Amino acid sequence: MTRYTLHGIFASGPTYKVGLMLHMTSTPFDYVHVDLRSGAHKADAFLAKNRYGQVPVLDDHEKDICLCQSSVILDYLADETGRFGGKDRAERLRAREWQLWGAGQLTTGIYRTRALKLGFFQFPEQVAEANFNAANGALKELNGLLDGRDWLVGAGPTIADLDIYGIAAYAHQAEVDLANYAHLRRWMAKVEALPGFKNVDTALPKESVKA
Ligand SMILES: N[C@@H](CCC(=O)N[C@@H](CS)C(=O)NCC(=O)O)C(=O)O
Repeated sequence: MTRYTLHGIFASGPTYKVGLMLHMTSTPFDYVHVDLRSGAHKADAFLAKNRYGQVPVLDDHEKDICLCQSSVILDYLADETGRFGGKDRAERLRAREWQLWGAGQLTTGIYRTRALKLGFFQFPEQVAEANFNAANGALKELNGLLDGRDWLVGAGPTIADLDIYGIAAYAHQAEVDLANYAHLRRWMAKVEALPGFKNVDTALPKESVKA
């Protein structure tokens, strides 16, 4: 039996982050497509896995643990795979700091603007503008913070890079122009050059798949 099952949907940014981590750590996983349109994520069987009724969910059948929240799943997989966890506790805490910044500052503007552009959601004009400004502002801040740095934490890639990349990668679909954000583009290219990297279109299957 495959140790891990990832439950998600290919269009989901948080599911992408987990798929990226699994691919980049060469971890085999079964994949269960959760059909958000039919409300599969609000069915009792799914709510038993994730009380918030959201994807992604990762089942670890070996340790009999079921996790939700993409950043927590990355943190868990760093321990289980021994990869991307930073060299010591200080680096892990710095990585957690970035993950919380991503969840708090970066995610909402990018995901909502992307959802608007792709026609998933509708927003009144002022809200759409506020979402776009939030996305652009956070990306600008990230660009500044990457000045002179190869990676977000320490001397090598960590879950901070995979997590934040997994959000920033949707800037394109959100139609945020990164032309002026050279440090951000350089760092994204470094993540994309890592072994096992898959982009937002190729990391997740469109339907359920056994490893
Ligand atoms: N903080 C969560 C966010 C998860 C999330 O927003 N999932 C979306 C899909 S991208 C979802 O399941 N939406 C359905 C809903 O909220 O009802 C994470 O990082 O895992």
